[in-house]
Amino acid sequence: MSAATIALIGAPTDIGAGHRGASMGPEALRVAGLAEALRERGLQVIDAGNLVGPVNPWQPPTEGYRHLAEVVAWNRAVMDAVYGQLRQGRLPILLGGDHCLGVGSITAVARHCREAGKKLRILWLDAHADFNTSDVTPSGNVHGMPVACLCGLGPQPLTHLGGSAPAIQPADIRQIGIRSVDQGEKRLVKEYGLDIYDMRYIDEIGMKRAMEEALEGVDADTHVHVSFDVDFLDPAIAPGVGTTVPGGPNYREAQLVMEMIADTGRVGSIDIVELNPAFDEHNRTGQLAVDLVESLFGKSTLMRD
Ligand code: 6HN
Ligand code: MN
Ligand code: MN
Ligand code: MN
Repeated sequence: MSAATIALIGAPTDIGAGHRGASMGPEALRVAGLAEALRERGLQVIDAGNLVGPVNPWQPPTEGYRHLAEVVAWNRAVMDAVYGQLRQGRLPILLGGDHCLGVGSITAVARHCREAGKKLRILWLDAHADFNTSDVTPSGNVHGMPVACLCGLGPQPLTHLGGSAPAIQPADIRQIGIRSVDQGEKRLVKEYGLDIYDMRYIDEIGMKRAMEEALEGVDADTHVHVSFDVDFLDPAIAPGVGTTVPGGPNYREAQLVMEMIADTGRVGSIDIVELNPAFDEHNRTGQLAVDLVESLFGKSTLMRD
């Protein structure tokens, strides 16, 4: 059985972010050698190039959102591109771009799963829960809202991006590495019953057990989607993001997360988002992201190879 061809899709925008620069993420991942590293692992990789969308007008929020029309345009482009690759039997890797693009990417993945009769398991690796709404957001930045939008809570053009809402159920998602949740957002994640493996929980039970729990129930009929917000990682190893939060997974913990996900053999789609070269040091965070994605495709220590 041959593995699916991987399709890299660049989405060079920071339209939903609070700092400029995530628009340079796709190129930083290419420069760090993402395609070559995956080919080195024997995988087929095509680079589908970059999507095109509106420029960032850098405006303050209106009615609780910054740049909603532009965010919707980018997400439509992402949804169409990701869905197009899935339909051709490929494994899309979205190169963000900020995390608002998770709406388009995961809306496409959810549709693909419905059509293929597969169960969906989303692993949301992030320092943040990304479950804000226009009423409770401290910033108006839509990259703080994609999980809420996917669960049907948000502006109509985003909740209904795929036609009907909600795109996913809270039960489809596991959030790992969380350590920054805003006040009103806390109430919402409780109300919606999100399954959150926050850093406190990981500190107490360890990453191995946390991941075993997060992966419980993943079987041959499951499509695993990994939404990898690079700010998931501890800023000491990953300074190249706009929204660093101390106290994240260290290098080995992050590798273990990727290795355990790889062991399921069920990864069907990936987002790599929030990499911001303007905050990075000689692309070291880009290189680390590539290293971790290699592990997601089975690069492991000598002991297991
Ligand atoms: N991200 N919770 C903050 C906000 O503005 O809503 C930060 C969100 C960060 C989002 O990193 O994808
Ligand atoms: Mn995020
Ligand atoms: Mn984040
Ligand atoms: Mn699939």
